[in-house]
Amino acid sequence: MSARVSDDGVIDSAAVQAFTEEFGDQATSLPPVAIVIAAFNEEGAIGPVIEGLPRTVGGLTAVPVVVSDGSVDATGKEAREAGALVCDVPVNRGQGAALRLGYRLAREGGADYIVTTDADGQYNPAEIDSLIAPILAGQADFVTGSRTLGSEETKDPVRKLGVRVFALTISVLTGQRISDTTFGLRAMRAEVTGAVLLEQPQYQASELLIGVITHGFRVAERPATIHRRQVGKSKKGNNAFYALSFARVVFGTWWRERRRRQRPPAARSAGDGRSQLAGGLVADNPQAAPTAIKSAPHGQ
Ligand SMILES: Nc1nc2c(ncn2[C@@H]2O[C@H](COP(=O)(O)OP(=O)(O)OP(=O)(O)O)[C@@H](O)[C@H]2O)c(=O)[nH]1
Ligand SMILES: [Mg+2]
Repeated sequence: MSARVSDDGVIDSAAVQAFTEEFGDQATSLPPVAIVIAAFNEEGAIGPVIEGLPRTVGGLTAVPVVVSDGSVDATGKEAREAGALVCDVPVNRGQGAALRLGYRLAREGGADYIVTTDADGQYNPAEIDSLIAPILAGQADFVTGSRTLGSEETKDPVRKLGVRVFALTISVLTGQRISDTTFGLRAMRAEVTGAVLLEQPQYQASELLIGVITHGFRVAERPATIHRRQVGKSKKGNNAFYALSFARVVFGTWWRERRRRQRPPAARSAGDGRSQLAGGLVADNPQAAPTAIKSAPHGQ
């Protein structure tokens, strides 16, 4: 995490420009679904993950968009060879910063829906259809997979307890019943990612989830599977570090969102980087405002 926050806009803009120059129309006319993957030193894992992704999701054409930041192995090359659009960021900033950039590429490239998965092969791509179904049916804006409702391979009791404790914590804090707050396989309307403030460079899952809930989006869960990592190792540190970092983001985001909602509406819409999105949504994310890349919405 060597980049300072103030550098983020410059780094993102340069990465968007390089991505657009490399992929041209492919980047500026994305199909309706972008499958966004943050990848850091995932050589050996990313290729099979990309190859295993469905070409259509819920009947809509899908394309993988990989954001690799500061990888020193063949992650980018392997992902390109497997057919992904790859955005290379020269400096490592973390999964949260990479996903935020991936969401921006998806929105500005004209995707209507975003699916996320990880580069480490822990998720089952066959389950993407069931996650996007409630969104295409107009019943939800954001759907996360849940290992608690589905299944998990790990025998690690600390991990299992952590998943349940954080689920309970976020359920109590937000009033929205959630059984798994860190599941990386998710589906959402692309606009959702522009409406929520995303500041966390690495432990991003709860910031997105709490933001989505507190902005009043309709959230649903579907049973899903998480496997053990077969290649490479976790980028998140040991259990204690992961839990502490995650807890900091949970309470920090909850407090930030609580204060945001207590501000009078006029103060909320003036001078704090928010902007109006299509469909009347208000964006907390300053990057959501102008669409630098493109383009016409897809019918659906
Ligand atoms: N671009 C980018 N991706 C990252 C970074 N850190 C992690 N990732 C990716 O984020 C995904 C999840 O990272 P993991 O290290 O598997 O973390 P996790 O799945 O939350 O936790 P584990 O259960 O320990 O595997 C993988 O695709 C990683 O390659 C990073 O600094 N930059
Ligand atoms: Mg993982």
